[in-house]
Amino acid sequence: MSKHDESELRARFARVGQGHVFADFESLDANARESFLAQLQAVDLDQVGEQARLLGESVHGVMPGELSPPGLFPLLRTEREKRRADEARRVGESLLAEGRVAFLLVAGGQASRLGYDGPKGAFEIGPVSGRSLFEIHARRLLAVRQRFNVAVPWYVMTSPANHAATQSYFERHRHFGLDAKDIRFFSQAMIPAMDPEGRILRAGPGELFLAPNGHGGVLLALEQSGALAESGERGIEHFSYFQVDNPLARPADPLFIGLHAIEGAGMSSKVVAKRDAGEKVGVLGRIGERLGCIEYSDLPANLREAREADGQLRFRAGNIAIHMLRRDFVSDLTRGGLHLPWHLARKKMLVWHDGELAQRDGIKFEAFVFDALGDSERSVTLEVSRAEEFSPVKNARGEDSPESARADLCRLHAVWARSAGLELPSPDAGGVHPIEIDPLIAEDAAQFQSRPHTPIVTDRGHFYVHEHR
Ligand code: UD2
Repeated sequence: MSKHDESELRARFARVGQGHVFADFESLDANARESFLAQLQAVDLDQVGEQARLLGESVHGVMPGELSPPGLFPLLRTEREKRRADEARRVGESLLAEGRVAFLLVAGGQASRLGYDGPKGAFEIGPVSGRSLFEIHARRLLAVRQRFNVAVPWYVMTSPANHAATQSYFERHRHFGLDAKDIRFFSQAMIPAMDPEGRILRAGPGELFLAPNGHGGVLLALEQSGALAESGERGIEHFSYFQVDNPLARPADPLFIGLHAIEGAGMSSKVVAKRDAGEKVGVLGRIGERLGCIEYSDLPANLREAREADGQLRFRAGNIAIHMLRRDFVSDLTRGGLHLPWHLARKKMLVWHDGELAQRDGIKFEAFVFDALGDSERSVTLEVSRAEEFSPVKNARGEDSPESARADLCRLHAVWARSAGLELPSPDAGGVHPIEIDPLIAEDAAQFQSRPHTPIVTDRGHFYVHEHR
């Protein structure tokens, strides 16, 4: 960078009260200076200013407006709803067959709670097959390609920490049989963390303390990477959004796609009924007029416990982070920057302070994708069965762990196998029959019954694959 550009950059940081980031600049060698300057140049100082102002506000967590549950397209359907579902499935299938749907996976997280050193998607979760989360998702998309004979565009959001590892994982596995040119990897943005006074933090004398900007960052990253424009050129109308950690996610669900399209919704969601009032998940609901996700801790105890006349929880629409997003809705939301609120995460951070590394109070800023629901004029909230569609891998042990997700996969596939009249392998000590069905054959019991399949019997259990004749 030229001397002139450097002094302009210094002046820009000084003008907004962030000049301290240059404190140790003179001690850096030429290379370190260049890379630090490049890092500084990428910082959006308007955004930093907006975030610093939030620190002065003391009203976080207070909900503006009354809370009410969303209108649900329920799991238990009336005759009318069943007819609507049939029509929606037809519409969803046509959209898939015409190649109007792209798949959008968020995989930028660090897998730190799981304690796994690598992209979470590479974690091997298949109870019998040992397949990774990425492979299981890929097989579902492969099923779309085979069934409809169309290209399946897949947009995969990584973060700088796992971008290269993710890409090389896909390459090593030959993109799981998908066409490499249909898969596009793009990284989410990293943004500076701050101290409680709104001063940008550093991780070293010539390095900012940067953190991923949250899964809401996917919308901006789609736009800035050029993927949004490219998807438009391909004729994509909708994105099917899902998280890497849920091996039961069904991103190509014609019912959900169709309901969303018929409604003309900007963004729609799948939810599962909360297990009980105390389950600590966010629920979808209206906050005043706006649809959004209400954090467990923001839902007052009386509303948490409130029930409908039929005994079901009033606020039961547990968010499982599966959405449909209309392409032009994403364009509107990202025009001129990301129009989503910031959530603040306060924690102790190891930062560069006064010439040494020290533990200090810091704040990270994250955008959450579900906040975009509030900007969607119309929206479908589809209730689905937890046993069939949601079992995330979050923790190393206990709830939402590899063990629970594997058991849930086996339980679901055992139901399908039983309904097809098959004999199950013997259960393990926990009563779980080790059985797994390749997503390429079936996504539900009816498909499994109607399509040819054959078991591979291994010492880990039965793995059903497509029958080779
Ligand atoms: C999220 C939701 C929660 C529920 C749950 C379902 C929030 C705050 N909570 O919980 O309501 O829906 O998921 O499983 O979102 N990710 C990125 N970049 C980031 C951060 C996350 O790509 O900067 C990805 C990450 O790879 C993962 C997903 O987003 O696929 C969820 O991240 P998480 O595990 O941090 O979300 P969690 O468990 O807090």
